[in-house]
Amino acid sequence: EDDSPAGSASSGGGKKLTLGFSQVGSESGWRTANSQSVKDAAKEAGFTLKFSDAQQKQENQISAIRSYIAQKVDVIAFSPVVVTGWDAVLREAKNAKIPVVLTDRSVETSDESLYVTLVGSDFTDEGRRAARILEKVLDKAGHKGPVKIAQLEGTTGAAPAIERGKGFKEVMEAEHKDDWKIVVSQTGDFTRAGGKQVMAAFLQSNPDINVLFAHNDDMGIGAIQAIEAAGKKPGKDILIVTVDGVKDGFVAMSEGKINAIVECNPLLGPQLMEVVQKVKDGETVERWIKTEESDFMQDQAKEALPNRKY
Ligand code: GYE
Repeated sequence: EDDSPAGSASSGGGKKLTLGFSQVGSESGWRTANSQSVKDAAKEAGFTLKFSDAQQKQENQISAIRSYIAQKVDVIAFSPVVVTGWDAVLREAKNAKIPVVLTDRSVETSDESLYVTLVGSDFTDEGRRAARILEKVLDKAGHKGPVKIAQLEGTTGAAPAIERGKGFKEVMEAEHKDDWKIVVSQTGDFTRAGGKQVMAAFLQSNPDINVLFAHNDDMGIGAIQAIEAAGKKPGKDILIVTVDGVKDGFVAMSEGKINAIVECNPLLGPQLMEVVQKVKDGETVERWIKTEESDFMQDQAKEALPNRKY
């Protein structure tokens, strides 16, 4: 796909910069907003964008990256669906002298020279923030007694799933060892359908769950449907904390069904294009360009909703 305006040129010469971008998929509202942001920002920057959607499959991302190498794009950017298994294809890019910029999600590699930088959020901190905001939610609800948590994890092996889980557990183990317990935890693959299905199973096996921590809004929204179908009140019988802050999440929160949201900003396009241009020009960039985010409680939902940009 090439949707940059004809005749516009990138800085420093007549030739337009070509960016190959391999997207994870279209699993969530976050992802939809992220893809749009990347397309808009590439157009704005006057880049030629080659964009592909991997439908949450690593092998599709690997073949997209290989095709960008074959097409000799100037820079490759991608959001890796899982953290492991990238070294071989990244080495091919390196041998072809095409710089790689990671966006949104990170990879695990022993060779740090295989990518230039990561533009994205601190997911471990998002997990910690989720635990912190749950403290407030429990307080506000006047909750007494054991906290029995169900966790809906993101895609297995994906950086946000691993790290959000880790950050949450860190706070839990340090400060709530006696009163909080994760009684069930399973992946819902960051989708609504996954969240609904897995939550329904959780409610069957563990009807005493009183808190849900969902790694994204979409799974939380799917879970709300399962909770209601089981005759319980989301936001009351089961207190819910999610991550992302997409519009539908804010709608559910303004209806009282989600208690708090930890924001994860998908509008990474402008920052990404800036970095891509610098990398192309041979400038040095920071190893991790972090996104700034906030947290929201239910009483802020109605007021914040009209200003949400995604
Ligand atoms: O939270 C989720 C999406 O990688 C930060 O992926 C992203 C996550 C986001 O599917 O909704």
